[in-house]
Amino acid sequence: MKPDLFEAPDYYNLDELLTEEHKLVRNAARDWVKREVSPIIEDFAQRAEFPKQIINGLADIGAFGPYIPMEYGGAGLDQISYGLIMQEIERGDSGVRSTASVQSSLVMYPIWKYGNEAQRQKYLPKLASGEWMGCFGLTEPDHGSNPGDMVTNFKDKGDHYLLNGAKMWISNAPFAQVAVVWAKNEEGRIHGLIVERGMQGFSTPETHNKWSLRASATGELIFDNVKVPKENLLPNKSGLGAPLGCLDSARYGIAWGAIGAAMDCYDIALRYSKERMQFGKPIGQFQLQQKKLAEMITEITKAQLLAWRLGVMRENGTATSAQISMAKRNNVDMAINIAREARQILGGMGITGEYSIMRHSMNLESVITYEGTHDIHLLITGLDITGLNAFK
Ligand code: TGC
Ligand code: FAD
Repeated sequence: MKPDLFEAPDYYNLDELLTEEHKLVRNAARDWVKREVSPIIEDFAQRAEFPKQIINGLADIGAFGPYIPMEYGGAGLDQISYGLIMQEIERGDSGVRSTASVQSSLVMYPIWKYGNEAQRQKYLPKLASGEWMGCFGLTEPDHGSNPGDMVTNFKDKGDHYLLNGAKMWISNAPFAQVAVVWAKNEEGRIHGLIVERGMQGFSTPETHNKWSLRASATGELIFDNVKVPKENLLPNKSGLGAPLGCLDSARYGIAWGAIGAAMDCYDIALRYSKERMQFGKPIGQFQLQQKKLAEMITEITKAQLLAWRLGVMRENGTATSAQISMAKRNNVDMAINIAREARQILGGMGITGEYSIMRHSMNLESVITYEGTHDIHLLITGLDITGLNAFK
């Protein structure tokens, strides 16, 4: 793979909207990605393997629980810093950002928000340091966009719960020590349970043959009469709104992360267009290539503004779920289109692992599907503006 020469585009001087702390956090993540992720990631993606050696580094840059209070081992940062960290990690690879998103927003967040103090003390510091890795089980083989119809269930057996069912497409599952699992009780109410590796009847087979997110480990969660201790139930929120509340936090991070992937594709294509000669000129001198590049930087700038404004609203507690859906949908779509156009600017070189564009392009096929598909987020916006529910 070519050396990482990334220079971040900032066409509207958005750095002026950031505090010194934001820039310090962002630059530390950016430097770490250049140093620790870029040199190895293509190789791990080609081999379809998650690079476990980066777990400690992810913890060091605050990627595990950026906004979780420091008393629980989190970085105690604000929402903009969280977004900037996700942006920089996904600039390296969406699969690595997935690992951080799941750990922070889908495992630490529900334990912090819906757990009791004993659960927070037991799990959060170990998850923040990367000593334990976590995963989040909502999707099932027959229930993806419609998780409310899930069939995974648990029964009260007096001194424990008995958990049965299966989850599919679970990021981090093959190596996670801890799984936050969503299941229905005997009354059909959805609750979160903390399931630990080693509990009898719990297995996590890996999903193979992915063309996308190859450097992220994906698997199933199988529960065959798993005895879950009663103290592992998350007590402070139940119903579908509980897992969906975690998704709000993760989707917000993805809205930033996708900008990172897009920035990397744009930066590579811009540099290549000035160096690659055809017909006696750099290809960047042709109007058709300039149109592609000009549209890319315009879309990246719009996405940056959307993410920054959403971050301000997240921080002051006014962002709605529908506003988060709009940003996730827009920014991932923006990134996937830029990856496709950028690959064309590189011609044949664009399909090789010498450059990260094709890897970003394939990764984004997962990002546009998980955490709510492109269509589902459009329907959430449709419901919000019309008051008419396409899901019912
Ligand atoms: P609906 O009746 O609309 O809502 C049920 C209850 O949930 C509340 N709610 C929310 N709460 C918090 N945040 C949100 N975003 C919320 N959206 C809805 C709602 O108020 C209601 O509460 P209550 O108290 O009235 O009961 O639910 P529905 O069954 O009609 O479904 C709505 C729909 C389709 C929007 C929703 O289910 C959905 O978002 N589907 C997409 C599924 C999804 O995103 N799955 C993601 C799985 S995790 C994943 O992909 C991780 S990838 C990890 C990585 O980064 O690698
Ligand atoms: P389906 O729900 O079957 O949808 C298929 C198609 O139908 C889509 O185009 C969808 O938009 C469309 N559709 C569905 N309903 C409607 C409707 N009402 N109107 C119009 N169109 C509709 N899940 C987890 O719980 N944890 C994880 O860690 C996790 N990680 C993942 C990692 C990867 C790599 C992938 C690919 C997925 C992951 N997922 C995870 C699952 C992901 O959230 C689901 O794939 C996603 O929510 C879509 O569900 P589905 O694949 O079952 O598609």
